[in-house]
Amino acid sequence: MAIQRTLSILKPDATRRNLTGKINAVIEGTGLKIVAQKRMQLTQAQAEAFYAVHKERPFFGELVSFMISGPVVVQVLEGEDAVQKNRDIMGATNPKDAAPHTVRAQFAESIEANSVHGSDSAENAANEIKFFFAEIEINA
Ligand code: RTP
Ligand code: MG
Repeated sequence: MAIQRTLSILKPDATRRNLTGKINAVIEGTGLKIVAQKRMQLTQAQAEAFYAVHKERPFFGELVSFMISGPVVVQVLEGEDAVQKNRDIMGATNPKDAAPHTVRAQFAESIEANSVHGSDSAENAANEIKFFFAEIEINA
């Protein structure tokens, strides 16, 4: 499997509880490298645009409100099979269904406040990385 990049977001429940270092330790423990990272307060328009694929889902409004309820840390992860590797360490969307040792099993508060986002395909990863980062900000 080739070297890939994926977009990760540490969500407002994680920044609020001061968990960014602990989550980054899990990410780095898998061998993935954090090659770009910034802490941001998303605007409503940015959160709506980022999650546009979910705009017809019943939870869209709550998801957007949650994602702007505090700062997030957006990051680019790089490594072998990065998209799937990050999805594996995140765990299931609902922390009740997440395997032990995953980020969501250890840290998530609920199905919504589930601590992390990760791109779900290589194609979405490329688009999501472009949404937040210029190439000059990504440094392996
Ligand atoms: P993500 O996109 O954040 O990496 O999470 P995911 O693929 O595991 O889950 P997805 O189905 O894409 O949902 C996006 C985010 O919406 C919130 N959600 N709330 N209240 C609900 O039933 C519900 N379902 C999903 C979660 O924050 C989820 O991560
Ligand atoms: Mg998703």
